[in-house]
Amino acid sequence: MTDAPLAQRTLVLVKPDGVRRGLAGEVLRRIEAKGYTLAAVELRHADEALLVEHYAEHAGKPFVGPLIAMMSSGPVLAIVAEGQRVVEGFRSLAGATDPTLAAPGTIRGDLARDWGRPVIENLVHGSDSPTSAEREIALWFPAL
Ligand code: RTP
Ligand code: MG
Repeated sequence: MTDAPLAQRTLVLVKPDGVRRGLAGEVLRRIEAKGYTLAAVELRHADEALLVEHYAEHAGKPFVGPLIAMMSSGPVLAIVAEGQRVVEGFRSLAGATDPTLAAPGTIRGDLARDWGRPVIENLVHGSDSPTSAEREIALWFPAL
Protein backbone atom coordinates (compact mmCIF):
# COMPACT_ATOMS: atom_id res chain seq x y z
CA MET A 1 0.00 0.00 0.00
CA THR A 2 1.39 3.41 -0.88
CA ASP A 3 1.46 6.24 1.62
CA ALA A 4 -1.46 8.67 1.55
CA PRO A 5 -0.58 12.24 0.57
CA LEU A 6 0.72 14.58 3.29
CA ALA A 7 -2.78 15.47 4.31
CA GLN A 8 -2.28 17.81 7.21
CA ARG A 9 -0.14 20.67 8.53
CA THR A 10 0.34 22.09 12.00
CA LEU A 11 2.01 25.13 13.51
CA VAL A 12 4.60 24.37 16.18
CA LEU A 13 6.30 27.13 18.13
CA VAL A 14 9.37 26.58 20.27
CA LYS A 15 8.52 29.25 22.83
CA PRO A 16 11.09 31.73 24.18
CA ASP A 17 11.80 29.49 27.19
CA GLY A 18 12.71 26.67 24.83
CA VAL A 19 14.90 28.79 22.57
CA ARG A 20 16.61 30.34 25.60
CA ARG A 21 17.39 26.91 27.00
CA GLY A 22 18.87 25.70 23.71
CA LEU A 23 16.10 23.15 23.07
CA ALA A 24 14.98 24.31 19.60
CA GLY A 25 17.12 21.66 17.92
CA GLU A 26 15.76 18.95 20.22
CA VAL A 27 12.17 19.85 19.28
CA LEU A 28 13.05 19.79 15.56
CA ARG A 29 14.80 16.45 16.09
CA ARG A 30 11.71 14.91 17.69
CA ILE A 31 9.45 16.19 14.89
CA GLU A 32 11.79 14.79 12.23
CA ALA A 33 12.44 11.54 14.11
CA LYS A 34 8.69 10.90 14.20
CA GLY A 35 8.70 11.16 10.40
CA TYR A 36 6.99 14.49 9.87
CA THR A 37 8.19 16.81 7.13
CA LEU A 38 9.34 20.38 7.77
CA ALA A 39 7.55 22.83 5.46
CA ALA A 40 8.88 26.04 7.07
CA VAL A 41 11.19 26.99 9.94
CA GLU A 42 11.89 30.55 11.02
CA LEU A 43 13.39 32.17 14.11
CA ARG A 44 11.56 35.38 14.86
CA HIS A 45 10.68 37.78 17.62
CA ALA A 46 6.87 37.94 17.62
CA ASP A 47 5.27 41.33 18.17
CA GLU A 48 2.27 41.87 20.41
CA ALA A 49 -0.22 42.26 17.53
CA LEU A 50 0.69 38.83 16.16
CA LEU A 51 0.45 37.22 19.61
CA VAL A 52 -2.93 38.80 20.38
CA GLU A 53 -4.24 37.31 17.12
CA HIS A 54 -2.52 33.99 17.74
CA TYR A 55 -4.12 33.68 21.19
CA ALA A 56 -7.51 35.17 20.18
CA GLU A 57 -9.34 32.08 21.56
CA HIS A 58 -7.99 32.92 25.04
CA ALA A 59 -8.93 36.64 24.97
CA GLY A 60 -10.18 37.75 28.40
CA LYS A 61 -8.66 34.83 30.32
CA PRO A 62 -6.51 35.86 33.29
CA PHE A 63 -3.32 34.26 31.97
CA VAL A 64 -3.37 36.02 28.59
CA GLY A 65 -1.41 39.13 29.65
CA PRO A 66 1.45 37.17 31.24
CA LEU A 67 1.33 34.69 28.35
CA ILE A 68 1.84 37.41 25.75
CA ALA A 69 4.60 38.95 27.87
CA MET A 70 6.35 35.57 28.09
CA MET A 71 5.89 34.89 24.36
CA SER A 72 7.41 38.26 23.43
CA SER A 73 10.31 37.95 25.88
CA GLY A 74 12.63 36.54 23.21
CA PRO A 75 12.67 34.86 19.84
CA VAL A 76 10.52 31.83 19.04
CA LEU A 77 11.23 29.15 16.45
CA ALA A 78 8.13 28.91 14.25
CA ILE A 79 7.74 25.59 12.44
CA VAL A 80 5.21 24.23 9.98
CA ALA A 81 5.23 20.44 10.10
CA GLU A 82 3.36 18.17 7.70
CA GLY A 83 2.16 14.60 7.85
CA GLN A 84 -0.77 12.33 8.40
CA ARG A 85 -2.66 13.37 11.56
CA VAL A 86 0.21 15.69 12.47
CA VAL A 87 -2.02 18.05 14.52
CA GLU A 88 -2.98 15.33 16.97
CA GLY A 89 0.41 13.65 16.57
CA PHE A 90 2.40 16.71 17.59
CA ARG A 91 0.08 17.37 20.57
CA SER A 92 0.87 13.84 21.63
CA LEU A 93 4.63 14.42 21.23
CA ALA A 94 4.31 17.66 23.26
CA GLY A 95 2.42 16.10 26.19
CA ALA A 96 0.05 17.71 28.68
CA THR A 97 -0.06 21.52 29.00
CA ASP A 98 1.18 21.42 32.59
CA PRO A 99 4.71 19.98 32.46
CA THR A 100 4.38 18.62 36.01
CA LEU A 101 1.62 16.35 34.68
CA ALA A 102 3.09 15.60 31.23
CA ALA A 103 4.12 11.99 30.71
CA PRO A 104 7.78 10.99 30.46
CA GLY A 105 8.71 10.55 26.81
CA THR A 106 6.93 13.75 25.80
CA ILE A 107 8.68 17.07 25.13
CA ARG A 108 7.09 18.74 28.14
CA GLY A 109 7.35 15.64 30.34
CA ASP A 110 11.05 15.17 29.59
CA LEU A 111 12.26 18.74 29.34
CA ALA A 112 10.00 21.20 31.18
CA ARG A 113 9.07 21.77 34.81
CA ASP A 114 7.17 24.31 36.91
CA TRP A 115 9.37 27.38 37.32
CA GLY A 116 6.84 29.11 39.59
CA ARG A 117 6.32 31.97 37.14
CA PRO A 118 2.97 33.65 36.51
CA VAL A 119 2.29 31.66 33.36
CA ILE A 120 2.94 28.01 32.53
CA GLU A 121 6.24 27.73 30.62
CA ASN A 122 5.96 24.54 28.64
CA LEU A 123 8.50 24.93 25.80
CA VAL A 124 6.22 24.42 22.82
CA HIS A 125 2.95 25.36 21.21
CA GLY A 126 1.06 23.04 18.88
CA SER A 127 -2.15 23.87 17.02
CA ASP A 128 -5.15 22.18 18.66
CA SER A 129 -7.18 21.30 15.52
CA PRO A 130 -6.74 21.31 11.72
CA THR A 131 -8.88 24.47 11.56
CA SER A 132 -6.71 26.23 14.17
CA ALA A 133 -3.62 25.04 12.33
CA GLU A 134 -4.63 26.65 9.05
CA ARG A 135 -5.60 29.89 10.83
CA GLU A 136 -2.28 30.00 12.70
CA ILE A 137 -0.16 29.10 9.66
CA ALA A 138 -1.83 31.95 7.73
CA LEU A 139 -0.86 34.32 10.58
CA TRP A 140 2.75 33.23 10.99
CA PHE A 141 3.55 32.29 7.39
CA PRO A 142 1.21 34.28 5.12
CA ALA A 143 3.16 33.24 2.04
CA LEU A 144 2.70 29.47 2.60
P1 RTP B 1 -0.38 25.49 23.42
O1 RTP B 1 -1.56 26.28 22.92
O2 RTP B 1 0.77 26.36 23.90
O3 RTP B 1 0.05 24.39 22.49
O4 RTP B 1 -0.78 24.71 24.73
P2 RTP B 1 -2.18 24.14 25.13
O5 RTP B 1 -3.11 24.10 23.96
O6 RTP B 1 -1.87 22.86 25.83
O7 RTP B 1 -2.66 25.20 26.18
P3 RTP B 1 -3.72 26.39 26.03
O8 RTP B 1 -4.88 26.07 26.91
O9 RTP B 1 -3.99 26.69 24.59
O10 RTP B 1 -2.93 27.61 26.69
C1 RTP B 1 -1.99 28.30 25.93
C2 RTP B 1 -0.73 28.48 26.73
O11 RTP B 1 -0.97 29.41 27.78
C3 RTP B 1 -0.15 29.10 28.89
N1 RTP B 1 -1.01 28.95 30.06
N2 RTP B 1 -0.63 29.36 31.24
N3 RTP B 1 -2.69 29.19 34.21
C4 RTP B 1 -1.60 29.45 33.50
O12 RTP B 1 -0.62 29.96 33.97
C5 RTP B 1 -1.65 29.12 32.07
N4 RTP B 1 -2.66 28.56 31.43
C6 RTP B 1 -2.25 28.46 30.14
C7 RTP B 1 0.62 27.85 28.56
O13 RTP B 1 1.90 28.26 28.07
C8 RTP B 1 -0.22 27.23 27.45
O14 RTP B 1 0.57 26.40 26.63
MG1 MG C 1 -3.57 25.82 22.79
